[in-house]
Amino acid sequence: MTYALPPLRYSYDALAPTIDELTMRMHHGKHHGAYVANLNAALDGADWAERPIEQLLADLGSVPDDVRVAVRDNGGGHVNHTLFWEVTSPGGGGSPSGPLRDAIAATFGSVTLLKRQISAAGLGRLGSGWAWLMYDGIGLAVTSTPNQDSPLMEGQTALLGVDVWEHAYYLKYQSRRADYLEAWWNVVDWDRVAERYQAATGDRDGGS
Ligand code: MN3
Repeated sequence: MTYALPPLRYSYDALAPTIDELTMRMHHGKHHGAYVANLNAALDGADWAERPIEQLLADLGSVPDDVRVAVRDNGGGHVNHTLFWEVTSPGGGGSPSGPLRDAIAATFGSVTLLKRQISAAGLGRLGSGWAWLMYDGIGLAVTSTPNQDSPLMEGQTALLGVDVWEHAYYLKYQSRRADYLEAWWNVVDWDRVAERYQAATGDRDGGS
């Protein structure tokens, strides 16, 4: 299987001033682009590589030893960034609605308290990584992962992910990761996050 860099559904300057144009150009074109190129190089037409990358990440033990780290880092980078672009939008911000809003209120108390937990997860991640809102099969949870590790590796579904690698914010925010994490909520696409929540919980609700 050959992977491709997914196009953004908005222009590179569309998330400004929250995320500046140069950061978006580098982040999408160069960083995400490199994960895709390195992933394709690691797979290199192998039979086992015909499975979707999500399956490979969920079952890294089935990936040959000599490329397992490359698939973990670059496959994770590809999947994580694809989600990151999906759940950000120039029309973002505001608050979630519907079943997602109710689940957030029941689990965290409020959207404000959820944001506080995600910021704490992102600030607590020493070095590079991600902060996540996940559906763990039972309910919502906040966590963080190092490097490009994906919640898929633990069999969990990420509903939204905030990239806390310095390449995601350093040009505009320098060392102020907390400011970036606070501003990021201005571009979160809650409608997409709610759709992901519905998809993740759909089986449980029996499609009624
Ligand atoms: Mn990144």
